[in-house]
Amino acid sequence: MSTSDCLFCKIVSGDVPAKIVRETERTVAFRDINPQAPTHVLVIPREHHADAAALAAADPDLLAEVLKEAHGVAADEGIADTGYRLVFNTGPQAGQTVFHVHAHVLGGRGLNWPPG
Ligand code: IU
Repeated sequence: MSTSDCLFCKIVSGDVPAKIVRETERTVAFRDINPQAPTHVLVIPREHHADAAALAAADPDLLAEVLKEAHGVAADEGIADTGYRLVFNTGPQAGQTVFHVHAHVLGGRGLNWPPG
């Protein structure tokens, strides 16, 4: 998918609104539009990469920054101590629907394991 077709690239550019909770020069964190837990935030790189595997191959430092920001979101949300889950759905069978890599930060309630 080209970046002009990418919803999350449009959130980065400001063409699509989002509730942004945290930003760095290279990342943006915003609330999921369909939250599955009291805290459900997505952390993305500003640059377009399709999924976590593509980002790991292209720019591992940027993937590390996405993870660092995800932990920062958990701290901001007050769930760093109780626990939270980070998820990268990778590929259609895992349920990935938006092909711009994103870390889900989920918490604020007990989370079941294994996931569905
Ligand atoms: P997934 O891992 O690709 O399935 O996650 C995509 C997420 O993006 C999903 O949780 C959606 O609710 C979320 N989302 C959003 O926050 N804003 C949107 O406009 C759209 C999807 I489309």
